[in-house]
Amino acid sequence: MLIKVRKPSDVLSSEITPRSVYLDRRRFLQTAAVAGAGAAVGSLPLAGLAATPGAGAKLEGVVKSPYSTGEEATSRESVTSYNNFYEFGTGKDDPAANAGQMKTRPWTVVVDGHVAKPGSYDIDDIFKAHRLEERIYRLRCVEAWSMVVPWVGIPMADFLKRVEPTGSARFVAFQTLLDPEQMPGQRRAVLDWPYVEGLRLDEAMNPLTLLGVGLYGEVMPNQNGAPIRLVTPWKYGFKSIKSIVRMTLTEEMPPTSWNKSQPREYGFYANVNPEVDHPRWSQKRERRIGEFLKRDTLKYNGYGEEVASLYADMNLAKWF
Ligand SMILES: Nc1nc2c(c(=O)[nH]1)N[C@H]1C(S)=C(S)[C@@H](COP(=O)(O)O)O[C@H]1N2
Ligand SMILES: [Mo]
Repeated sequence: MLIKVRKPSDVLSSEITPRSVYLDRRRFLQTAAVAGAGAAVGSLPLAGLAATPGAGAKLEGVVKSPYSTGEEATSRESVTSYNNFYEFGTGKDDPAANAGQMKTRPWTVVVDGHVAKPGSYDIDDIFKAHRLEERIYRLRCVEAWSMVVPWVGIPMADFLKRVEPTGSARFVAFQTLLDPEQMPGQRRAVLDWPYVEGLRLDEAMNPLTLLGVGLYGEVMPNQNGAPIRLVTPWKYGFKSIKSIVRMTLTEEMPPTSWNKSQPREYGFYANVNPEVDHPRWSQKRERRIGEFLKRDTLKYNGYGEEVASLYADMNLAKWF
């Protein structure tokens, strides 16, 4: 689809009000921001201009969320250079060094399984159809470090309502891009590629669950999972699958990468829980990146008020 790019002077002030217009303008501003950021407009593919907001382009029309923590965000430098993204290597600095070449346009997310509206959803149509929120969340990695990340994202429930899960849908299975050409880490069998994850449908519908598309008010850098990744702040970081190309609504609990790899160490639920140790280390404390002293880890990473009811009758030592 070719989007006609309008000049700023074409945007009339009388155009305000309807949501469609507002969203359209946001998209236009995004495009303008990319051009302004020095994108090589002449060399872009014909239909690619509006469809290629690069990492670092400012996202317009982002609204603040009451779900944000008041804690100070971790530095942009740390959030974008200390990463886990094994498709680009197992070192923390590998993703920032190697992910830059991944092509994030065109990009489609296939939605299938038990949904009334299956299909291939274009990433820019997803951007256009949904409200973008800034959500400053704590992220607790299973390796006992944590960060505070100012995400920009789409509430997962909004996206699910649009594709309409049917009555038999009980889980959402997620899949990352499989492309060893672009993802050098996939040439080694560190994990069984592609990376897969899953949520129970009620977890996916929880208001905290976000489809992350940006950081620090800007388009998501590739190393953080561009163009779209999951964010579930009450679960260990590995649930937050990056660079999603498929979401399948299933009846059965789907397989997940780390559980397949080390079932004794990583369960399906992966809720942050200081009372249940990892078999090889304690989960009671964590090091906030940028801080010296360790701090106590909070159950559900401090989000118990929002999510504890999801697990009310479960034995959390068994369902870790
Ligand atoms: N596809 C994919 N998604 C992934 C990973 C990965 O290796 N591959 N690592 C996970 C882990 S272990 C963590 S802690 C978070 C890290 O997200 P961040 O780099 O944006 O902080 O991404 C998660 N999502
Ligand atoms: Mo992690």
